[in-house]
Amino acid sequence: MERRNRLLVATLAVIAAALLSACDQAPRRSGLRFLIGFSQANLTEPWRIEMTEEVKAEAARYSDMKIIYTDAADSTSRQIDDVHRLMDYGIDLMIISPTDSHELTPVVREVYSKIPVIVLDRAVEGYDYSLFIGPDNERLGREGGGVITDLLKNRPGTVLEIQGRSGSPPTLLRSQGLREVLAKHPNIRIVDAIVADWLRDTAEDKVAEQIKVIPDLDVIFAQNDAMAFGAWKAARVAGRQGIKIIGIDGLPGPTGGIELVRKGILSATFTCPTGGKEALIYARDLLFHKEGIPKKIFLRPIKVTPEVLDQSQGVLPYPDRKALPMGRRILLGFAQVGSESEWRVANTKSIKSAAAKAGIDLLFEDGKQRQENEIAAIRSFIRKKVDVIAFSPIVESGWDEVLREAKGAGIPVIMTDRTVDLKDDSLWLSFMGSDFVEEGRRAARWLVEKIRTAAPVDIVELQGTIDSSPAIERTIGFTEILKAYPNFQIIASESGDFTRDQGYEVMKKILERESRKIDALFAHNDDMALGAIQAMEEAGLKPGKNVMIVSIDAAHGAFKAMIDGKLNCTVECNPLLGPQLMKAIKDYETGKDLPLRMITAEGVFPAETARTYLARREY
Ligand code: GYE
Repeated sequence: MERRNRLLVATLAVIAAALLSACDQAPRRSGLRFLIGFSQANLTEPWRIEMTEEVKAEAARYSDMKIIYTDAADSTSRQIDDVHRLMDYGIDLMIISPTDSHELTPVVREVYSKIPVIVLDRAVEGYDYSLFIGPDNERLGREGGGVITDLLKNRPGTVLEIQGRSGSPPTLLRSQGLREVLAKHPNIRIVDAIVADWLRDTAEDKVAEQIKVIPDLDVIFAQNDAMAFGAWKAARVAGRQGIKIIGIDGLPGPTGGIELVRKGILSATFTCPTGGKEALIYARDLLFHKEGIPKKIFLRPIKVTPEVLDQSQGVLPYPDRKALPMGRRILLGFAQVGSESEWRVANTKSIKSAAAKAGIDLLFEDGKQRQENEIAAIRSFIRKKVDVIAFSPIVESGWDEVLREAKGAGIPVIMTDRTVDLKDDSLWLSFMGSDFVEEGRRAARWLVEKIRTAAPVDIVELQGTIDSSPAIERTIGFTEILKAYPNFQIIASESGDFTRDQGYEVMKKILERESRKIDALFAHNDDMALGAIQAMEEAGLKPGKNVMIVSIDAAHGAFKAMIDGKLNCTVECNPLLGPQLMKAIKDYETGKDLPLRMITAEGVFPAETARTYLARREY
């Protein structure tokens, strides 16, 4: 072939190749404002197909953005490739539903260092992402346990559990929740747990084998509806129609869990919102740098039983939705715990300034650290017909009656900062605050890292208000980590009620009483730690030097004490919940369903960082 022609062909080939790669590139941004990448784990599970459809439906509402979808077909290595390819397209934000939480953690961290990342369903390890959205898996397990105890009406019974993917967070947490409830019913036994990887056929095969060796099986609890349906088929073939079967997902459609309950195949299931729609909504909030975006969001499951379907004529019962007055200013009633700490003062300020900024009228009541005052405040809000009630419950128990009155008055209730222990969770709409268990874990992790020793370490714990969720959960997190370090022992644990004065008084008594050398103090908040430091100094100790001190809140006073060398570390608990609360109320006003729980982003501040951060601290 003549040289010129060859040249022409080669030039055309190069142009074609460039064009092809340009085509391979995601349609570039002509007229587009945002390019979003959505990396899905697989498109075989009905629930994941639903998730992707939700993202598509929500995305279709906006013309200024485009989504690029990838399907990893359940391969972790392929998903890692997908993520890199999406980054090559120059996306502005990534949504990812990981195949494997552990394996995907490093690549998600890498992406997060460049652009916002929303993680859906299976959380990656740590907190290197913008927002996690997922079902509350532990709660799904607990609710499953609740249905089993209802079905068995306190009669003795046997349960076969069918688990999803072994070791995956949803599987572990659903099992944990189930066992937490059944542990309170010793006459109900889990006879076995089988793994079926979320797949119907695998469940059918394994149950067919298993029920041969379990003659008296009462209930099968499957961690998703597909496996529950598989179990039902196996039971039917084996002529074991009497076994009650419970699933999770509650998808609509002819083969979805709702239909399986309607047909009497399942005794119950739970909706398990995929988060696809929320991911898109929050993706836009992140891209527009909106305020008040939480770190973690857990979506509300709804129980589906034949009774629920009968009562609700097929429309699932979302907690009573009250239409808020469009256009008229919203009236919010807020009942606060008190003003016991720097944290609380900052929290009150945040609520008040955010309400003013959002144009929301606020009735604010200070409970002065007494539950009856908060209850009286809520009753006054009901009388004044406020549109929304929000409160920070000083303790976990004793709220059923007043919250039932609020429900009776049709007023939605949002909990901020602390939680309540209620059987009927339809009495509250949403919770926003911190992960107190994780705060306790962080305090312990810092302490064992700081005092790297095999020698005995004697710790004093100053607890917060008794029966309050932060006190209960911080102790759970702290002791959970210490389990792996038996030489770290809590030798005294008493409540200082979250106040500086009480921190001082209680520490003083412990020092007078305690003959053993105290190596460390874990205080549930900075204020108690500062009181304890004063008591230690009066007793001739060197707080921060011969006694290691870790506390929680990361308030101003703690930073000062760290700079003075008297406190060694403070774990952040973010009091600035005002913007989040007002955003939630506005979202609710516009008809959006609110997540069940919204968890704030927080850090850890060892003393050596105090000088750097002090100037930037907002509280
Ligand atoms: O740690 C403490 C306050 O409920 C998280 O209450 C809050 C706690 C906070 O008294 O300082």
